[in-house]
Amino acid sequence: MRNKEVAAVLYMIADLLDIKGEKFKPNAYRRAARVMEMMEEDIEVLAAGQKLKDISGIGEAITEKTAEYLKTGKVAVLEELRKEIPQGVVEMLDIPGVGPKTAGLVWKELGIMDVEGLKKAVQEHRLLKLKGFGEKKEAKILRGIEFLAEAKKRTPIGIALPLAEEMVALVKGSAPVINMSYAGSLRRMRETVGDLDFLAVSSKREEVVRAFTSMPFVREIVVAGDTKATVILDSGIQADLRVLDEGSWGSGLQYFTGSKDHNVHLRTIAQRQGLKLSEYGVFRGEERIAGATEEDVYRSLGMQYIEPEMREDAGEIEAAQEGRLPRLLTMADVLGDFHVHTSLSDGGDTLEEMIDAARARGYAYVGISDHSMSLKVARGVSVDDLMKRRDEIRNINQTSGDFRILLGTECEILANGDLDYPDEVLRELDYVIASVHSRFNMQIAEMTDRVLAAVNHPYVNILAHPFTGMVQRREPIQLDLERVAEEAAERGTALEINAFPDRLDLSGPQARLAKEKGAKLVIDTDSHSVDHLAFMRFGVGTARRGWLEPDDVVNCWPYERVREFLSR
Ligand code: DGT
Ligand code: CA
Ligand code: CA
Ligand code: ZN
Repeated sequence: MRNKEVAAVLYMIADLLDIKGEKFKPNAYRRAARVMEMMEEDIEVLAAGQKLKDISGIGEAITEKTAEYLKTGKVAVLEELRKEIPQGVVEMLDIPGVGPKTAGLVWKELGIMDVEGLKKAVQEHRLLKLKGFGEKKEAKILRGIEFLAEAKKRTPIGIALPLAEEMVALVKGSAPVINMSYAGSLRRMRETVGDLDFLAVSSKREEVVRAFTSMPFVREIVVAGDTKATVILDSGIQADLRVLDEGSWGSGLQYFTGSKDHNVHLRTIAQRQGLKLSEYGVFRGEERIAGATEEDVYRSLGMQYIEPEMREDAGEIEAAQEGRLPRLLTMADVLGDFHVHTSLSDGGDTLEEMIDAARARGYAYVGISDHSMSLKVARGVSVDDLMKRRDEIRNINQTSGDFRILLGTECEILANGDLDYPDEVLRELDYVIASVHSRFNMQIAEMTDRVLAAVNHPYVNILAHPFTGMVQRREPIQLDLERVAEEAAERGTALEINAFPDRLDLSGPQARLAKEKGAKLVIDTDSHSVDHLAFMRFGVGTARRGWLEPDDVVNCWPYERVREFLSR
C-alpha cells in the first residue's frame, strides 16, 4: 500500500503552504493526510475506482492531487512550492520548536534562508523585532538548533542495527569469512552510534577487505589496507572494518566493542597482574594466554564474562571481579507485550492482525492499548467503542487456547494529572497504561506532580515512555525520576522501557536507577503495525544496559504472575 507515502507528500504540501502563510488550505491537506494514514483501504484501489472523493476528509482538490501523484510520482503544486521556497527554509522544520509558521515568518520578514542564518539571527536578537517573539522563544530556538546539530552527528540504532546486519550478510556472502560481527557502540546497544565498527576473521584478509569496500552502497573508500578498511556509505555513515586471525577473534571483539572507558579500566587490571591486553590477545610475556573467545579474555583477567551492553565502566568490572553480575534478561525471556495499538485508534493493522502477529512471535499473552478519547490526533477511542472492544476480546479469548489477550488503554494524563476516562470505565479494563502526550513544557515540580498523580491512581498499572522524549527529535520532559520510581515501587505501578527505536525511554541508566529504587519495569514496543512488534529487541538491549534480570520485568513473567500484578 502506498497510503503512507501519499500522506507524507500531503503533509509536505501542508508545511510548505504554511510557510507561505496560506490560511485554511494547510489544515485541509493535513486532515486528508491523517485520514489516508489510518485508512485500511488501499489508496490506489480507491483512486482507480474514483472512490477517493467519497471519503470524508478528502475533498475534490486533494483527490485530484493524489491521482496525479499516484500516476506520475509528482504533484505540480508541490514542485512549484519547492521552487518558490528555499530548501534551507524547509530544513528549518527539522529544528525542534520551529514550525512552518516561524520558518515562514523569519524568511519573509527577515530574509533568513537557512538554519545557519537563523542561528546567527537569534544570537544577534534580530527575532525580537517579530510579532510574538520574546527572549524565551529565542532561547528555545537556539536550543533546538544545537540539539539538531548534535543529533545529525549520530545515527539512531533503529537505522544502524538493520544496516550493520545487512553489511555482515553481504560480506559473508562474497568472501571466505570464518567469523564476522559488528562491534562498537552498536553492539553495546546504545540509542545512537557515531560510526559502525566491524570485526572479521579470515585466512584471506584482502578478500574480506575487498568485499567490504565494494558493497553497493559505499560512497567513498577512505582506507583500504591489508587488515583494515574505512568507508563512507551513501547515507553519510562511516564504517570501520578490522580483519584479524582466528586466535584474536575474542580479544579483537572485546577491544572493538569498547567502551573505551571499559577497555582502559580492564587494561590497568591486566597490568597489575603482569599481563598485557590488546586486540591481539592477553599476553604473559610473549605467550598468548587468551584471545580466541571473549569469555577466555575475561576469565584470564580473573573475572566473570561481562555482556556487551554493560561495558560502560559503570561498576560492571568490580561486580564481575566479585562474581555478582546480574543474569541479564534475553529475548527468550520475553513472554508478551502490553503496548500495542490497532486500527481502532492510530494503528495500521486490525485487532486480529495484531493478535496473530504477537502469537506468531511465540508470546504467551498480548495487551491491546489504544489511545484514549481526548487524543484526537491519534483517533482516541470513545467509551462506547472501548466497551465493544472489551466484548470482542472476551470472545476471542474463549477460543484462543493458552494464548491470552488483555484489554488495556493508553490513557492520557491530562494537564492537571487526571486521567482521560472516568474510573467506571478504567475499572472495566484488564490494565491501564498512562502517558503524557500534551503540555510538555511544565516545570519539573509541576510535571512530577502531574505524573505522580497517574502513578498513584488506583487503576494505573504502567507509566509509558516516562520522559516522552524522541531520539534526536524532541527533548525529554522535566521529571524527578527518583521520586517517580519510589512511588511506583510502593504503588505497584511498572515503569516502561519503550522499545520503539525513536523513543528508547526509559534509557538503560534510567531503568537501572528505577530498579534500585525498587520499581518494576515493563518492555513495550508501542507497536502501530505488525512489523513494529519486532522492535522488542531494542527494548531488551536497553533493559540489558540497565542491568535488568527477568524478575525485574513484568512481561518476562508467566501469565498468572502478570494477572496478580495487574490486579493489585
Ligand atoms: P561511537 O562510534 O561514538 O558511537 O562509539 P564507539 O564506542 O563505537 O567508539 P569508536 O567507534 O570510536 O571505537 C570503537 C571501539 O574501539 C571503542 O568502543 C573502544 C575501542 N577503542 C577506540 N579507541 C580506543 C582507545 O583509544 N583505547 C582503547 N582502549 N580502546 C579504544
Ligand atoms: Ca563506533
Ligand atoms: Ca569506529
Ligand atoms: Zn502508544
